[in-house]
Amino acid sequence: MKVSDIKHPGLVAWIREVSDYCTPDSVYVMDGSVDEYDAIMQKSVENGIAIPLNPEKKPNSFLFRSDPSDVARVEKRTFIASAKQEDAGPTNNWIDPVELKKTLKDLYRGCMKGRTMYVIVFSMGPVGSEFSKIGVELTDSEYVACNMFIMTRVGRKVIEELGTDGFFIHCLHSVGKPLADGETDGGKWPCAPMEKKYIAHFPETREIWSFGSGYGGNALLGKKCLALRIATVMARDEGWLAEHMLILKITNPEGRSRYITAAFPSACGKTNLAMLIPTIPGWTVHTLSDDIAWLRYGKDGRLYAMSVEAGFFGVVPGTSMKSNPNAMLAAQKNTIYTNVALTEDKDVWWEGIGYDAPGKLIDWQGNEWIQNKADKDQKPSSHPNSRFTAPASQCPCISDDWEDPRGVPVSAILFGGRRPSTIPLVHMARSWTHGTFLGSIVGSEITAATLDAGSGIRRDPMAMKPFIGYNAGDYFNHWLKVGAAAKSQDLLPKIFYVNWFRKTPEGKWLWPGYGENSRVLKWIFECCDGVAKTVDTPIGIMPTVDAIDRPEGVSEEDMKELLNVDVDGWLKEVDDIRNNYYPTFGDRLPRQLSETLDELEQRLKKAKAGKCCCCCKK
Ligand code: SAT
Ligand code: MN
Repeated sequence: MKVSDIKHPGLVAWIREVSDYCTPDSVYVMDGSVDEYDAIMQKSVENGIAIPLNPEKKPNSFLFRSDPSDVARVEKRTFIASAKQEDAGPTNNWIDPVELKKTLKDLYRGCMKGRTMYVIVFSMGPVGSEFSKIGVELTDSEYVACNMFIMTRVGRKVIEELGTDGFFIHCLHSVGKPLADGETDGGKWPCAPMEKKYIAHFPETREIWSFGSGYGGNALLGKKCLALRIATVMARDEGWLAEHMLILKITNPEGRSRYITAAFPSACGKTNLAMLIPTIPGWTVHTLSDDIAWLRYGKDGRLYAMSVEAGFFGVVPGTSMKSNPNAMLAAQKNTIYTNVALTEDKDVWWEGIGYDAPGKLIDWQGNEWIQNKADKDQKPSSHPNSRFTAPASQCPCISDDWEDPRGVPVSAILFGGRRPSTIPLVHMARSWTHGTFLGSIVGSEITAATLDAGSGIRRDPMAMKPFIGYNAGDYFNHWLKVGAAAKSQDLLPKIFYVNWFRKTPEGKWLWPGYGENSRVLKWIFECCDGVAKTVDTPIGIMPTVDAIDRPEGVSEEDMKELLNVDVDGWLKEVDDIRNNYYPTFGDRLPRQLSETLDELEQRLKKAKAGKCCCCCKK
């Protein structure tokens, strides 16, 4: 399509302004057709950036290898440029918006020379839903254009929906590598050096300006930038919630379904949970979203979750027919692979795929790679953050209502992290406020990659730390306000804290996880029905030791340990929250959260003194 096909004067003016400034060789408006996708992909193939995979193994699928400096989101180069620094808060990098725009404009001048500028009109959420948001991304990257085609709804139907004066979020992106006359990428992934990368958000004007990176959430601006960072600000202003949550439907043997959303920090098995295959007979799970959910009240007063993406941008290593067959099957065709290894017969391979490397490979950096299992220090063939981009519609367990424009009514919200000790397998919040408190304290043990000073726990509130587009203290307050706005507290979803990652002091996993997590989901389902076996404890409502059927290999002793309330461990937790964590939010921390912390401490102290009425002591 051409710019002259667009009937929205505001959009046309902006496209002209950007193209005059960035000076691409041509401007192309995406219509969203399959032929167009094929043509854009073909251009990447001709540039040597994309490698077509064997059509017999992975039909219509391609492998990209990015630059080693451009393999993941760059949080230190991500900015929330609100007018006032305090509105960005303690979890964000802030630069004055006027200053940042000046810096970026200097970088953008002439930055698209030698390239095509793609105009991607996209919808986050089903086209036509009153809750969806339209964005327009201007980008000089074919990789971005093709990924956005899979991850969002793009093209003609969205342009129509936008009409002549519809609102859209301005998303500007450049890989930051102009080409000299006659120069091509020549097989080299284009990007700018780290100090020139900027992932900038202007929350007040709802703009995203990204420069210098072509990878993932830095460049596919519909995802973390729009659907989370900018959306959190819109949600705050409009009274809803934009969350880093999967959405699943769980159905019991009688055929009755409930919807659950869940937020976990990265590397906690979110995609696996979204696509879980229950081990308990008669139960099924279907997927609506593996990453992002927008929640708001329906007319009936219940909270509804809408799935906003159209594809999965999933981590590849560790994905196998055993760990996640649904993800494997979703990524068999029409899929973009990034930074995995290539086999001799042009298929893909990665660490944890479930079988040995079939002969000589080309690793993610383009070098020959032969598997040597004796060498424990062998560099992996695939980057740990390598990804597959696959249409959600290809997932065998996609829920038939995943594109319902109203979303689906949520019964339960789960929070969780990787905590080898203290946090039990599952506990339920007493109220929305208590649930907000539990969300606020979510964290994972520190791994070698995330060495924070202090407690040994990396807090990631609501799994949203890198994605809250404003002051995190205000975000907690917004959660409380949303709960208080409920027509009736009984209509609100129940909130749970789960922990699949408990270990014995010797380092053995106490819980097998994966499909066995369905046993915990069943208890949660029963809690929502009001029929679960529960016990009141100082930390919240918990299952009785016999409430959850034990999977093979989990003894009664293990179960007791998994469901034990570790009073001393929790008192340490309270200390850490009070002294190291909550103070980081200053006076923006809602009073209700510090009061909930105080109440928790009182209950724990009572239990320690032996005055507890419940079964929390061994
Ligand atoms: O690169 S993304 O931000 O899209 C994925 C992730 O980091 O979770
Ligand atoms: Mn994510």
